[in-house]
Amino acid sequence: MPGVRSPAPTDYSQEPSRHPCLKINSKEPFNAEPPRSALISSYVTPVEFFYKRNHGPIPIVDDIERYRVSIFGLVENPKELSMADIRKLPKYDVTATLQCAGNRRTAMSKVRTVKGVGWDVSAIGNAVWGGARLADVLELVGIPMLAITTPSGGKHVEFTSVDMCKEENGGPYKASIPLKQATSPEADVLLAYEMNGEPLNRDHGFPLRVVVPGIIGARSVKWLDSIVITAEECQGFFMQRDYKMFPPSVNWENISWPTRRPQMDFPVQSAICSLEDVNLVNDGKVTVAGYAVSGGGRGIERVDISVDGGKTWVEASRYQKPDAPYTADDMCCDKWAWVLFKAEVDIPQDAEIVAKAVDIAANVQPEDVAVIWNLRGILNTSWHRVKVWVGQAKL
Ligand SMILES: Nc1nc2c(c(=O)[nH]1)N[C@H]1C(S)=C(S)[C@@H](COP(=O)(O)O)O[C@H]1N2
Ligand SMILES: [Mo]
Repeated sequence: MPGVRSPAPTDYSQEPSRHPCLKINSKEPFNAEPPRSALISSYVTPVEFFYKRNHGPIPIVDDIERYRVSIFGLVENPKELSMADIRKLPKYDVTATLQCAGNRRTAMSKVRTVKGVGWDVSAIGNAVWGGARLADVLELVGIPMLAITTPSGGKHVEFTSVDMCKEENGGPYKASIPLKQATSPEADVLLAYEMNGEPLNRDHGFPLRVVVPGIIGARSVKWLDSIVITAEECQGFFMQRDYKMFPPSVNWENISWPTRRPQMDFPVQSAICSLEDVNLVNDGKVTVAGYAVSGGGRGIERVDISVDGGKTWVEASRYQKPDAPYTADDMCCDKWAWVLFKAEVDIPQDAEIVAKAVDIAANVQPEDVAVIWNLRGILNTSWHRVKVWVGQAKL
């Protein structure tokens, strides 16, 4: 019972326009990230600066009246929902950070070659997503809140798009999450039609996308076409042969995809965005600012900054609005969102500045990227390091 499919372009002649400041990592499909400095200029990332991560041409869904999301599979009461049906449900605004599992891949590829689109530290953004809660949508087809299984044995919720991806042999992008997460009101999984208070744009999934807070961006399917209740997790390429975390010993000769689970939760991450990899500054006072975020709704406990490569540390302060002092109110930070951090430091002539974040479960970023190297180059959450020289020395 597929929905009314809108034709997805088969080539890149009908792409939307994008902000010229984006750094393009791959043109077709379009993959781009903002400059580091743009990320920390606001707590909520403006849509035009939000990274764009695609696996095919951007679909054009122009007949909203005929657009339907079909919900079927191991469910007693399958349905096709229009946008009007979805808008009738209570609207939630959830501030959530979306991060690609490939964020910071370029740095990992310097240890040893990895396969995948290269990204600096900006394949991440924080948005206010507005839409219906997936748990409410599933109630419409007779699946109650906090269900672990449906009477006919459904345990997973699979999202299918309309885009055409070469990895799926020209078929659509797909992913699934466990039914338990989909039906948990606390998990805040959304079918979002708004981003930062505006209708979603084409790049980010118009007219409707899934947003699964706290897990890798790959599961937040854009341009949603159908929701299928299944017994097994999604068998699509991006769940079974991609976005899995392998140990450093696995290479393209000995890889066995079924031995690992699809990556879901994001580990603790941070990056300095006020500085590039290599910097020349006039005096020894430097602002070290950036973002920190963890997965699974685990908040950030603190961010440590070092100017001597990790021998000594100071704690950064955090802020929600640049230039506004951090207040007690900011402590009640959004559960699924990043925190921005800042420290003013005095540096020696020649400094390696490092940031590492600690989440509320006391998980901490690994020191060395080599120990988490993996052939797909995902989840580079190692200490973020940048080099700074004062004056003209050594450049
Ligand atoms: N339909 C569809 N959904 C998708 C993708 C895609 O290529 N097609 N890419 C995924 C990946 S890997 C990421 S990181 C996020 C990126 O979302 P954004 O482009 O809105 O930042 O969307 C996810 N959802
Ligand atoms: Mo991604």
